Amino acid sequence: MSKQSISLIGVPTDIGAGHRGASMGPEALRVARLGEKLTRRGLQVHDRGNLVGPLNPWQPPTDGYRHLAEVAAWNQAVFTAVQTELAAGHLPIMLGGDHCLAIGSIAAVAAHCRAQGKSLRVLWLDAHSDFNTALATPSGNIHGMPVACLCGNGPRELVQIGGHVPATSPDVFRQIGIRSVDDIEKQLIRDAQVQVFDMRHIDENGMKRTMELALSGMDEDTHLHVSFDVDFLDPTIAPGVGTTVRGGPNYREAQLCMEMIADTGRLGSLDIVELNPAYDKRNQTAKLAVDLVESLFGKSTLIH
Ligand code: B3U
Ligand code: MN
Ligand code: MN
Repeated sequence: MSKQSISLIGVPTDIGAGHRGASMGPEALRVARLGEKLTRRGLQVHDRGNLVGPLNPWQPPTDGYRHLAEVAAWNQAVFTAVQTELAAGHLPIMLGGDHCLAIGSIAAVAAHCRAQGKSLRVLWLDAHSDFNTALATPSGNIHGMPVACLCGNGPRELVQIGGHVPATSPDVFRQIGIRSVDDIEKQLIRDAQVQVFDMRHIDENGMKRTMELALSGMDEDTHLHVSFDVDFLDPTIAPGVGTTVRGGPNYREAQLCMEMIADTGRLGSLDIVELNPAYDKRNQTAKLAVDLVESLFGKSTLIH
């Protein structure tokens, strides 16, 4: 079999976030040797460099959204880049950047799945549900809204990225590690029946059982997309994010999560988002993210 081909797409912006600094994420991941580590795993790695887009004007929200036009421009660029890589048979890794960029990447993955007759499963590893709307958001920050936008609940500029409205539906998502959801957002999640495996679920059932459930029902025609918000991890091991929420998965739990995803053999695309070097210590969070991504690509699989 030929080597699996991976494409790194840097998206250096914090346009959807409430803190500045996620724009430095792609470079921090490169400094932590993401490309070299994947190459060493036997993968063929192409670093496509960084996308370009508008600067962050750092304005307050208007009509419930901060920087809507700029968020749309960045996501359009992400959509095109991810679509190009998927069409060429490469596995895209989107190096964020904040989590608003998942609108573009997952819209592209969903379009690819439609074209190929594949079903889509999205694992949303995050402390947050990111299911806010203009009415529900406490901040106006669009990184709290990508899942809602992808399900058709959001502004026209974002909902129609990729051309198919809605881009996808709530039933494709499995959210893992959730521990910070706003009040109205909770009701929206319940109404949409998004499957959420929150920290209480992990505490009560363990990561193993949680991942068995989150990964169940896939088959050989399933494209698995992982949207890895680094604030998924407990802040004691991953301080380099804008919005830390205590009580996240520890190192072993996070490793097991990645290993069980690797074991499926279905990983087709990945986002690494919300890494914020301005809050990090000696790039430790970037190094941890790289370590976990190596496991996602099978590093710790010894006997199979
Ligand atoms: N739910 C809050 C906070 C938040 C969401 N995602 C992040 N923070 N990283 C909001 O502003 O929507
Ligand atoms: Mn997020
Ligand atoms: Mn988050």
